Amino acid sequence: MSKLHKKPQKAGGFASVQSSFKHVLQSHRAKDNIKNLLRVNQTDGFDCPGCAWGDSKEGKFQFCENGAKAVAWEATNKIVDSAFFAKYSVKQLAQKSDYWLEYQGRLAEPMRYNKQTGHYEPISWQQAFKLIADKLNSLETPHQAEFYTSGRASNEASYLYQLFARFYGTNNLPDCSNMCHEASGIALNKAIGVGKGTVVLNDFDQANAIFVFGQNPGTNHPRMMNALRKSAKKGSKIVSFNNLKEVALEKFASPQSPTELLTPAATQISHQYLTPKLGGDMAAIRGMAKYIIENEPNAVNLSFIEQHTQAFNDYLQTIKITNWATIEIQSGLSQAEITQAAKVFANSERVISCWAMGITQHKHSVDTIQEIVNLHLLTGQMGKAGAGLCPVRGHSNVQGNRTMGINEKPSAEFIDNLERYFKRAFIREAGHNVYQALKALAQKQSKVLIALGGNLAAAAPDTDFTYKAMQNAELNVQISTKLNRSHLMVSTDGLILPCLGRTELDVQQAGLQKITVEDTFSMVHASTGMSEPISKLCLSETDIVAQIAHATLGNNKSSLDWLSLRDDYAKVRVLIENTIDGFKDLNQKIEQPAGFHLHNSAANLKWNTPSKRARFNASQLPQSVISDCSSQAKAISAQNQQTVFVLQSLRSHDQYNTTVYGMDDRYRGIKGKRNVLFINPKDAQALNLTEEQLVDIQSICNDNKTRQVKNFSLVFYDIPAGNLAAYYPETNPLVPIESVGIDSQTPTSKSIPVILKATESQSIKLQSL
Ligand SMILES: Nc1nc2c(c(=O)[nH]1)N[C@H]1C(S)=C(S)[C@@H](COP(=O)(O)OP(=O)(O)OC[C@H]3O[C@@H](n4cnc5c(=O)[nH]c(N)nc54)[C@H](O)[C@@H]3O)O[C@H]1N2
Ligand SMILES: Nc1nc2c(c(=O)[nH]1)N[C@H]1C(S)=C(S)[C@@H](COP(=O)(O)OP(=O)(O)OC[C@H]3O[C@@H](n4cnc5c(=O)[nH]c(N)nc54)[C@H](O)[C@@H]3O)O[C@H]1N2
Ligand SMILES: [Mo]
Repeated sequence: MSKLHKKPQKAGGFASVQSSFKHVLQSHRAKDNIKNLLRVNQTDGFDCPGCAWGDSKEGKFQFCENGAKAVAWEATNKIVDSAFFAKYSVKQLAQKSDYWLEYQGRLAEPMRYNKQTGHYEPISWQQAFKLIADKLNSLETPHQAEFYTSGRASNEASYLYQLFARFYGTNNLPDCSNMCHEASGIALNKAIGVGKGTVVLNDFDQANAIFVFGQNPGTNHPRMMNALRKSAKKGSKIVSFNNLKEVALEKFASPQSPTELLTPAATQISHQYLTPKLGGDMAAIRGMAKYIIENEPNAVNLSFIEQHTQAFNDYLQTIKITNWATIEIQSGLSQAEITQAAKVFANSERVISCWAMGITQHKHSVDTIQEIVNLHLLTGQMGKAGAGLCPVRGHSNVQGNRTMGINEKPSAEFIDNLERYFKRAFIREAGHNVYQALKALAQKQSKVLIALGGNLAAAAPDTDFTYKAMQNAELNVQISTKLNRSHLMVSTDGLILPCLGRTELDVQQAGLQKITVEDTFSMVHASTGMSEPISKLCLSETDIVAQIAHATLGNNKSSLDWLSLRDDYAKVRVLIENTIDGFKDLNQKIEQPAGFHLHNSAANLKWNTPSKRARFNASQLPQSVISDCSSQAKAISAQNQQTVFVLQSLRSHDQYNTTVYGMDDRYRGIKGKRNVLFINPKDAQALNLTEEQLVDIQSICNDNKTRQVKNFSLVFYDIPAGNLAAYYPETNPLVPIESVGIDSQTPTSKSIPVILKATESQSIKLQSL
């Protein structure tokens, strides 16, 4: 058998310190950044703009390689100003890579696209606000505008943003969650009546077993590795379910431990490591439940089931009729492997289950997450210390955004609260999520796109479709820190509105402002920037939103005094206190350095479901784990014309979503390139393909569109046969717009049916810096 590509023996350790210092020192503002790094996640510092993992209460400095990269990326001295845009037209910029665009530095002044010249040109803030207001006020209905949000916006900015959209008259609030943990919110709401995880960081100290499904914390939540390492060291069992052998889940060296930092020593993390096929987790978890029900009666917590749940008999029936053969085929795991994991689950007193994108970006993600919940309800692993459910969120404040009302489907209670306080009616009918917003733009039903952060053009699926949809907008407004692909999606009119980042001082009329954020454990705390703003022409997100609202709605009786809210964010927090459950006394509570925990009903065994009970889900396993839109895939493989693979698109170690920091993926042994395709060597040999050979990848969908990406270099890797992996966003062109999760409408970024062919001319140079 061909040799597998070499990857490191352990994650973390000195290499991670070295790597982050490389980024810090190259950031053109090294001194500020070192100062910044010492303040990150401190009780009086700023919240790390990296991931949503929570902080320990001690507020001790915790080194995090990728947190350091996120901080260094924001604090650079390079700027993108009017001279830059005079030099490059939008057409010229469109030829540049995503990496190049963001590397040019921080956006430093407001700019407007000039259709005649094809360049962005300077515009005053007041003119920019007037332009947006005039356009919004000229639309036939407010539903012709889309208000996108990415998960870094603070609670204050996102609260004002949703309030503005609703005062204006629409629930069109698509957000990055729609492409991320949407399925978690839906599944958890259905099953336990609250769309959030039920554990807090301390629970990790008490758990006897931690299951990690479809998540790569070594790269994407490095501070979670400290919790896993601590747990493994005291003898708890960590069981990983991952399509790939991610090195950090095998062995991790803590940069906090002098021995592990400086010697080859490392902690073994996973007690058991299972590598299911893409989309196979639901079958695997069903198998675990089947084993427990049939062989470990003592682990079935009948009193919990009786007291707290409904639909148990339906669930038992489904378990009974699901046979092991189907479970093994769909999961790609053997009955013995699944049994071993089930025994750990059944025999551990306290169990936590974590999951992320490997679970949420599939066709049947909602059912898969409910299957995880089923297992916890079956065994009563909920509502006690050290046990429960932990969807590990992505962006640092993505959970807070949702709590603040960035939701295209607001609950009736949420709108009731707004109506009671503001003494006016708000629209209740659902607005657009990302999928619907893109379709509305494509059909020219929506005419204005406003984005509070993010990079929708690169993050959304079906790149061709998404580009055209965004270019259809008559006005594209991007509130951003750095230049990206979304700014180039302009055909008629567009604005780039440069904002302050999390690390910067935000001074308003009432003085230095703090903002608040919520982490994945529902902890809310304050964050204050510390660096001088990159440019005097950058405004805070809250300020920009307030001024758009003021320009559009005025401050007459039927509106609000938006500008006074911006002058003092404590006033925004007063609105939050009065309209969002759980935020009473917010202004006082954030004076406590570590912040406060939002109440979680399910963690207290109170179920906000219609029946007031937690609900077992008795769905059958899916017929196929890939999207319906690919019935053609079956036809192709049936005719044996070509092997149909299932591809997952994932993150490298040197990127933050669409932001590419560098071309290495150290933990997978990749250096200097991103256009790589991880393949099982046996699959490659069957197609007569060799390591490093270039291939073109074509996805399959029955809408007769060709979706293709070219020149991907093969990497022989430990990956289940029939599965492939490649980086996001390079492979986004392959995800058909219609290929979305059932109920969640999340793009199926982790199960894309594709076929491969050798690239014709092998002389094409690999993508490089
Ligand atoms: N440094 C850094 N930090 C980040 C981000 C970043 O880009 N860079 N992004 C942030 C955001 S928005 C998010 S949502 C999170 C993302 O965090 P992750 O969910 O860890 O991100 P992905 O890279 O998409 O990794 C998915 C993991 O699931 C596995 N997987 C894929 N499909 C399956 C499957 O069907 N079954 C199983 N069992 N495993 C599967 C993959 O092999 C991979 O290890 O990270 C956040 N933090
Ligand atoms: N194929 C595939 N597609 C995916 C995924 C996948 O795994 N595979 N993952 C999906 C997931 S989980 C997510 S969350 C989305 C991410 O989608 P987005 O949230 O839209 O994308 P990001 O890359 O996080 O956004 C980066 C941009 O945000 C801006 N920015 C950074 N910090 C700030 C700030 O503080 N304020 C403001 N206003 N702007 C800021 C910068 O200009 C930067 O260019 O992508 C999704 N798309
Ligand atoms: Mo995400």
